[in-house]
Amino acid sequence: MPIQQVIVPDIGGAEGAEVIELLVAVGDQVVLDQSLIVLESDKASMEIPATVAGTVVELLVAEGDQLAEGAAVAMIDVAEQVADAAPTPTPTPGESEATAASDAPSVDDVGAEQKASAVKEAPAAKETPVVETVSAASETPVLPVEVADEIYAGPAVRKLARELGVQLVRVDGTGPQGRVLKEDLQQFVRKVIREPVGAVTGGTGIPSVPEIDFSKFGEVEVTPRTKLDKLTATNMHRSWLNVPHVTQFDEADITDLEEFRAGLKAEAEQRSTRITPLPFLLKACALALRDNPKINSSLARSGEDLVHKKYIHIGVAVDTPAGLMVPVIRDVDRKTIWELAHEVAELASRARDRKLLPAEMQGGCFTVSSLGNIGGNGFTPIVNTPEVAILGVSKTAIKPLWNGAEFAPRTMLPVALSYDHRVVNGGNGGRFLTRIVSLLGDIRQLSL
Ligand code: CAO
Repeated sequence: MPIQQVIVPDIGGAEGAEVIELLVAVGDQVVLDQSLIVLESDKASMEIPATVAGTVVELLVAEGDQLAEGAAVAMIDVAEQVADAAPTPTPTPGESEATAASDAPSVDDVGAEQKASAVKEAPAAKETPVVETVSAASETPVLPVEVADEIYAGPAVRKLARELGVQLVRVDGTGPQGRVLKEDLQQFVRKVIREPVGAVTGGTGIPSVPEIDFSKFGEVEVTPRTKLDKLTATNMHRSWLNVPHVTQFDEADITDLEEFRAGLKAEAEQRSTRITPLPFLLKACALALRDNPKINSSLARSGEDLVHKKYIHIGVAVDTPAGLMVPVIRDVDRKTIWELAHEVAELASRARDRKLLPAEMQGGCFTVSSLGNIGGNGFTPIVNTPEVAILGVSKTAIKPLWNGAEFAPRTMLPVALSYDHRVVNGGNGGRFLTRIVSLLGDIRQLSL
């Protein structure tokens, strides 16, 4: 009887792939395309299929062998009765996992919207191996290394993942080279099961960012991040992921405000303080918050209620050497411009000296982040959740403005309002920002 040799086909440039699993033994009958062995390179895991149907008479490889394209894998005695049978290949692990994801309910279905990002490639032609990879769309099973995001996992873990219906691509591997361990899989399943479907917060399935060795490209220095930086990162990430943001932009004509402020310099010196545009901004925000109570609210965690605050406490973002801090000024609506100027200066100074008390950074209803002294003509601030809005202030510029008869030079202040679109709609946001711009344009209104 004719005996045919099965060799390793083109495996997409993978050199020295290791045999990590033998899927058949000598004496086994195999059908066309049935997977014989699993190879794993440092880039991908792939199954090598039988190119003929028949009986395995010799296995030419063992677990741990390193194989390259053209290496002999097995000898198959082409048995007529098998060869003549309808070619209904035993599903490869790749195929069965794809079925689990698309047909049968599985653990993965909890985050169904994530499925689209993970595609398990099935063999397109007889001689091509199955490669587990992440790719939105590809006709070739073996992807170039640059676009493939491969998963490292041993056979036992792969088997368990298939049984549980979990796409390994969604599991963060903590083993060497990001290898997915059994514990990682268990942890993933526990997390998915615990997670309430449609919860107000949370969410899984966000693809992780691959770790990169930057020193490969040039000299680097690694320094530990401050606690404050890490805390800020957590807060920003939480807000960015939980809050649907919208940002609206406008410009306030603060020409008259600036003229008035210039006239206050001498008095400021007498009071041993400085007067910048910020206290006027705080006052304008307080009055606009009073007139637009929805912006002065927070969403209850259940998502069922809105908590309306009857006080107006405003946080001010302060850039310090240790990181970003947000001291809160209480009852801004009830304080004078001088009191606000004094308090901003005092809190900012204590923030920079790291002398703020925790209570002084709590209870804010709204935040003002001013980069006016630094520059830029606009930015989109991230809402300091559970607050529902934040005002970003940029640097003033003198611009020609049409006054009905001619263009006149005016001092324009760029402002950007980001808000939580679950609570604040465009109308609320637009009215609030327009009110701030109007108050800053005519500061006489601040005294009303
Ligand atoms: N356009 C032009 N000039 C401005 C301005 C603006 N929008 N805002 C302030 N200035 C001027 C001030 O008037 C002052 O100049 P004069 O003394 O000549 O009047 C100068 O810039 C310095 O102001 P300041 O920064 O010392 O004071 P402030 O009241 O404007 O701001 C504070 C105080 C604490 C908010 C600010 O120092 C700060 O830390 N800003 C950074 C906030 C931040 O990092 N935000 C990003 C958060 S998200 O990463």
